[in-house]
Amino acid sequence: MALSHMKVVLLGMTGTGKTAILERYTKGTFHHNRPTIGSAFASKKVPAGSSSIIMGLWDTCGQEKFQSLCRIYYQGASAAIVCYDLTNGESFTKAQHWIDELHKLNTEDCAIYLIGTKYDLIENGSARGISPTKLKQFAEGTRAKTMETSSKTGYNIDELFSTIANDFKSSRKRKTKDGEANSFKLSSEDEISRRKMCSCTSAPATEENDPYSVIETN
Ligand SMILES: Nc1nc2c(ncn2[C@@H]2O[C@H](COP(=O)(O)OP(=O)(O)OP(=O)(O)O)[C@@H](O)[C@H]2O)c(=O)[nH]1
Ligand SMILES: [Mg+2]
Repeated sequence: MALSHMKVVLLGMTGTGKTAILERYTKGTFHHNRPTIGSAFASKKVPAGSSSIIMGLWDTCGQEKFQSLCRIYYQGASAAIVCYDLTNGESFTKAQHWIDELHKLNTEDCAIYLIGTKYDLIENGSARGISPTKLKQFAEGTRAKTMETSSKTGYNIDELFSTIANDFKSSRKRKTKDGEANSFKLSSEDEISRRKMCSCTSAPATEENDPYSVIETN
């Protein structure tokens, strides 16, 4: 089966842990990182059911002065991981802004994952910057999936990326099905007009020479 490729972008306020997520996932390490300048890229083959997906992962810089740069990275993305720090309310406001921005672009094809980072701090007694009720209310009004992660302990990091890969695979399957349904519709309409045409020729269309037959794709 052919490998699929997808582009994933990480967005969110500076210090929310975007680079840490990427490093934990791609290298299995955790450091106290410096702020990212510009962007960073990594790629990883992610299992999705019986096949795999090659994910191109774009880590953006969360500092306000570089925000306009980020747009270059989320265009054409199949998934956006929008991060907020579970202990920092301001970072949640900023994440809401990113989700609004993604909605404004009308990027129906871009799945959104709203990720609360640094869950280990909550486990160790730090207060939440945003109440679970407020989070639920906001998430219900968007098409974002929510999850909590810790790059320090690795909590939910693999799960996040396998969810993204599986969602991507399912959405592609749905689109292929819709495509097949449409091509069948076209095929049927064409079949009628072709039969009309063929009725005045000596060589009616056969299954073998039918250019409108549906091609199955994986
Ligand atoms: N305790 C804890 N600290 C974390 C976690 N993830 C990131 N950090 C720390 O938070 C700080 C910022 O993390 P980064 O990954 O650099 O944040 P960023 O979102 O990439 O920041 P910018 O590149 O400036 O946009 C670093 O010191 C990390 O070590 C986590 O899950 N738990
Ligand atoms: Mg960074």
